[in-house]
Amino acid sequence: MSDTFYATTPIYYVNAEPHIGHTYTTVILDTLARYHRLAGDDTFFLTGTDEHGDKIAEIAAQRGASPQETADEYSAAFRSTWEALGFSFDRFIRTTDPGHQRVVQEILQKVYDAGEIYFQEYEGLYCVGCERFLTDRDIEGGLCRDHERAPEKRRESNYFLRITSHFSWLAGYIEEHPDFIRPERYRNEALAMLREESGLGDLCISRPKERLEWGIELPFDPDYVCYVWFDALINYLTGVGYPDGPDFERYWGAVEHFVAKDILKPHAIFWPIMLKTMGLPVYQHLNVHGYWSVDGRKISKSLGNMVSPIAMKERYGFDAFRYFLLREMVFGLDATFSETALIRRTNADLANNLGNLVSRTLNMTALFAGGEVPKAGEPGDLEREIQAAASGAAARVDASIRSYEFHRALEAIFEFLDCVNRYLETRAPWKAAKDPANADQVATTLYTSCEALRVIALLLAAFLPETAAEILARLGIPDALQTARLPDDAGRWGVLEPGTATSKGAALFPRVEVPEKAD
Ligand code: ME8
Repeated sequence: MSDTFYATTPIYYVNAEPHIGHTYTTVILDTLARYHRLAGDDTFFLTGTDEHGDKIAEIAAQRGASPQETADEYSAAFRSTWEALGFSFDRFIRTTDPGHQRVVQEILQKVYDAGEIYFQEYEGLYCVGCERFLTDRDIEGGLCRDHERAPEKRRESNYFLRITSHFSWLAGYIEEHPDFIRPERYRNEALAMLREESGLGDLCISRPKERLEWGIELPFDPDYVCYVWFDALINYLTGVGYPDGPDFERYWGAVEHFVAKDILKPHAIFWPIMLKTMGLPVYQHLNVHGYWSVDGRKISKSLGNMVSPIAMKERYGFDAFRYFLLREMVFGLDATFSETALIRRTNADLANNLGNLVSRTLNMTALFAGGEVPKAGEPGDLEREIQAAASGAAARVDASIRSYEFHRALEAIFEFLDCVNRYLETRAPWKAAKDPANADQVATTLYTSCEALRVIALLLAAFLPETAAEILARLGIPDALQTARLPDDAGRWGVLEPGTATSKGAALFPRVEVPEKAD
């Protein structure tokens, strides 16, 4: 049965080049989208850029450019990077798209008419990094906890969205739907924010134009623009054609949001309440992942440790970087990146294990079977074990990916790979082939390892798309992914046709020297 899968990344601010953090969220979405497409699900993958607000106006002023020019430049940098990395997004939305801006104004008017927005004078401490007034809990030692900069005292008249009156409804909803926000630690954090003592008040959704012009004008007061978060969250609706596009009907009921823990509050608290005030169903799940640090330090422009995904692609190939990100981070927990650790993992898992299995299988097929997939004889116990391991791996990958345990899915694939390597060591076709009496057994061994490579390539396809395509091309079935259905076709044995012409090729992952100064 085909399901629907609609998944979103955060839309990224256009004030920096894409780095490892943005790349991680987009990699997991790309992996999930590819997997769901292979599973036959009706899939929509949305990403894009968040272009209004103080932060962008500030960086534009520093660069001596207009906010629009700055947004155009950085948005294009995100888009072209994502394209160069081969991400399979269905739409790249920009909050400066005229269609998005019009819908934000329509929503503002509707919510205003419904009496959910009021006008009030307000004084408080404002953080430009957060783009909002801070509460006592956000401040430590006089500085914003997240941005480590001093907030500014501001007095302003502004428009507020009534959110506090919805807190008890939202807390009840989160209690009744235990995986609405997951993993659990973030659900608990969201519930804590909703408790009275957290001091979270109504949401200021406007900025006076005299202070900030770069935003969407409020339809009911031309002296104000809309707060950037109110505008940005709505991308998840406009990205699929809200209010009347056919894709909205088709996808909204299946929406899954993916964010890191830094933007829990807007997604866990503001967004469900905004949806409720608009009369729309809330999202299916908010899936929250941890934070990457680099060499044990927080990523920051000033430290210059942003880790460019393009540089990683040029140095190691993008699949190696993808593999590291998916293998090293347990979804929900923090992880640390270092180039040395990436090199070690690439050498151990990709060059030695995977690369070796591919090259020895295809070299022996060339040597002992004239380069064609041979016809297998009767399977023995060892072959039956490999067949069972293949269907076991397919089931484990399916279950792990559906619970966002990407590291476990990869573990399952590499355990299967180990089984195949051990099988080859036992059968040792390079020795057996010396005696013509073993011809049948050698053919069976080579068929089994070619078929195992097909299974591995299908299971890897969502994780390492280029590598999987290359393995399938060398196996002589370059179009296999166009018709494959996962997990069934990976778990099914005997799909590869005897006689298929295979080809050898260069090493999939050349070994990389570990730099000398590494630990
Ligand atoms: O917050 N580790 O945009 P943003 C893991 N425009 N993920 C990281 C990361 C890190 N060190 N750094 C960034 C915004 N990310 C808003 C979002 S959505 C309606 C508006 C990823 O450019 C992660 O997905 O600051 C995080 O949530 C997002 O980038 C923040 O991107």
